[in-house]
Amino acid sequence: YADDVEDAIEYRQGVFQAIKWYFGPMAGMAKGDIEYDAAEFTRRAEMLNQLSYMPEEGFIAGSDKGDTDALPAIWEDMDQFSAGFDKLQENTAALAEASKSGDMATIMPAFAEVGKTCKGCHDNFRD
Ligand code: ASC
Repeated sequence: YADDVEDAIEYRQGVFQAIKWYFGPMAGMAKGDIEYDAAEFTRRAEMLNQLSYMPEEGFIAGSDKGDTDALPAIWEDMDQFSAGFDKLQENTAALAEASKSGDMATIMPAFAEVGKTCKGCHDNFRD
């Protein structure tokens, strides 16, 4: 387990970067800016679900001191912060499942839930 604060901060920022990388083209497909590709959408949804398990362990003790957008509320209410990742794990699993329908009308509600979960944590825990 990592105990170096700088490493932990770089690690979790890298994972969030990967989440953004995976999510971006899905948002593009949902908006119609990118042509919908069912297999590619599903692959991304499955990877997002895997990635959703990764950031939390980067929020180690003492890593609230870095020059980052992470708010002190994370360490003050780690249970609520952690519950956000549980939600993201559930939502991205549901999205991966819905994506197998190959039908945007089925996918959209699940996609919206994932976006809401991203935003919910950003509102509460990110500067
Ligand atoms: C994105 C992005 C987020 C989410 C969020 C969804 O593309 O960078 O943080 O979508 O805005 O509500």
